[in-house]
Amino acid sequence: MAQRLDAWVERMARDLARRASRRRFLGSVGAVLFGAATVPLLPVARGAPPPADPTRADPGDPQTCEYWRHCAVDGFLCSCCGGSIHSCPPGTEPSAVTWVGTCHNPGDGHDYIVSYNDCCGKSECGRCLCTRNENDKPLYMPFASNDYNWCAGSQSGIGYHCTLSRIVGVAK
Ligand code: ABN
Repeated sequence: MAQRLDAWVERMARDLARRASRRRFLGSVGAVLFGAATVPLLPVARGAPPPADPTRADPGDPQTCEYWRHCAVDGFLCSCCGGSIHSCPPGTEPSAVTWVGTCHNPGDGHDYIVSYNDCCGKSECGRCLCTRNENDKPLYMPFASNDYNWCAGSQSGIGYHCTLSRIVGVAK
């Protein structure tokens, strides 16, 4: 039985060797390897898909104090001063040191960590003063108080202009 099996395998191998040249065999191996190498290069959609209704995921108007990301702000809203919630108005730069709060987004039900960078380099903006101060502590607890001019340590001097409300993470 084993001899017959051996003979059959030998015949099949010889038959295959007659039909398939080495060049053709190497060609097919190369094609398989090349195909496998290019699969990871195919375009893929990375990251979360955009929300179906962005106004529900991020409800409210950043130019009003009631907007959810401003929950712990103490200052003039940069959105009313020629900037936005995450970028300083022209001619000013964000402070390196900030006050950080946790705000609830009613649109998606999550809590977010929000950084309140002051924009420095110009005099006070004077528009949309907002002092919600959620979780703010008195000045004698400096690491928990938002009532500071964070521009004090910045390159552009202590000229405070307005405050950003930047999301820096999701609170777990
Ligand atoms: N962080 C806003 C601010 C600036 C100057 C003085 C008090 C508070």
